[in-house]
Amino acid sequence: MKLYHSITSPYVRKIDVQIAECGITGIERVSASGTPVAPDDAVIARNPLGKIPALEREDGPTLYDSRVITQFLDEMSGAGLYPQGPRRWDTMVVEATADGILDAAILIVYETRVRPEDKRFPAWVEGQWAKIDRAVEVLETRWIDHLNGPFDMGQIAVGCALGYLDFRHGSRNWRKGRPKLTAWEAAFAKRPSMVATVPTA
Ligand SMILES: N[C@@H](CCC(=O)N[C@@H](CS)C(=O)NCC(=O)O)C(=O)O
Repeated sequence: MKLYHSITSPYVRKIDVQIAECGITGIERVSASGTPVAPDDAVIARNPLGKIPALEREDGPTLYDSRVITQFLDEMSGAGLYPQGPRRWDTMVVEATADGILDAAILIVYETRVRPEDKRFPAWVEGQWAKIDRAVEVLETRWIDHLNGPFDMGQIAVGCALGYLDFRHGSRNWRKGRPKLTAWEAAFAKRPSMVATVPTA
């Protein structure tokens, strides 16, 4: 299988961490990039949305959207990062919260990197940050016990989302007023899978 990949993509990082944590083999990484205004042709040929990660398989259509890929790899490896029973839905909501943080964080990056300066809209950027701020607050107040519970895909997604906030939006300081999430992230970031996948500019 071929994983269309970039070291700076936090969605790809979720897959990289899962691969490392679950000892998954047989995945070749293919370097890819692209933005909405400068898409990567090799990615578009496999994912019409032009987004990575995309996982090309020998025996079926290419998988895309990171959550489709993580569920596929979980089933393939039998790792159980999506638990059975009621905790499954908690795991998936935590993961969706983390991915929503990433969606907003990346739109802010595109607004400053991709959009021409005279077309930028600061209130829209602040609206995206407000989504992130509310979601991080809910991780602190509602989901901290889940995060401190058995290892699952929700935790990987949150670790990657908070890592991306540090990488691209460090000056916003998501840690302020969130001592529990700060402590959780400090411990989670020490996992070898996280250390091995820290994004670099
Ligand atoms: N919902 C998608 C989001 C993936 C995504 O936005 N990836 C970014 C890289 S971090 C991308 O490929 N962007 C290119 C574009 O938006 O055209 C997922 O979870 O895989």
